[in-house]
Amino acid sequence: MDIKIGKTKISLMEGDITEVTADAIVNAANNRLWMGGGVAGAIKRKGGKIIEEEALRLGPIPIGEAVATSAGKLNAKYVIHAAGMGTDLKTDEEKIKNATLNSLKRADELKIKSIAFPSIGTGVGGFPTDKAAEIMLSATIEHIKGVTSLKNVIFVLYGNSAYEAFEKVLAGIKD
Ligand code: AR6
Repeated sequence: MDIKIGKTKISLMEGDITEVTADAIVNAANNRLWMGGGVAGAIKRKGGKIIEEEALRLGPIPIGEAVATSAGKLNAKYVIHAAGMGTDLKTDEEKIKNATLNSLKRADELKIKSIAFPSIGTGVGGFPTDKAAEIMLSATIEHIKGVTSLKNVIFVLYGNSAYEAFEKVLAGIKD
């Protein structure tokens, strides 16, 4: 499913974010930027440990901030590490919103056209996916209503129930 806001498309897809071709892939990170399980583990396995080594040199960052590294062997130019939590691995609405907005800002600074997000905070962080969908989609819309280099913002959802949660929110926005 997708919707267009100005010149930017928001798309939803189900799958593994490390398989997606986009200028940047967002990592669901903690603020020290060590890469544990979930999305971070998959990025490290497929893209190579160099991504974590680069990230660790940039951390710690404030919770809710985001920083870019190279993407190793992935089909992307950059990995944007979005710190949705500290090392207590606890998240909330504000942290997810800021991590999303700051990832989009980094993408604009890099002047890239496409970015792929996972559902931040909903794995290790234990945050409800339907709430994360509302927060991330409304932050994205707020951002792309302004000036942006982005033509496509893709949400890559792991499993059908996560996809459906995002689809429900996006359909509500479309109406
Ligand atoms: N592609 C897309 N989505 C995925 C994938 C994948 N390959 N793997 C998992 N998900 P998580 P968080 C989904 O735990 O909650 C690590 O230790 C998953 O089902 O990756 O923000 C980091 O280093 C869930 O819905 O991120 C941090 O310390 C969503 O992605 C911490 O976990 C996010 O799950 C970040 O925790």
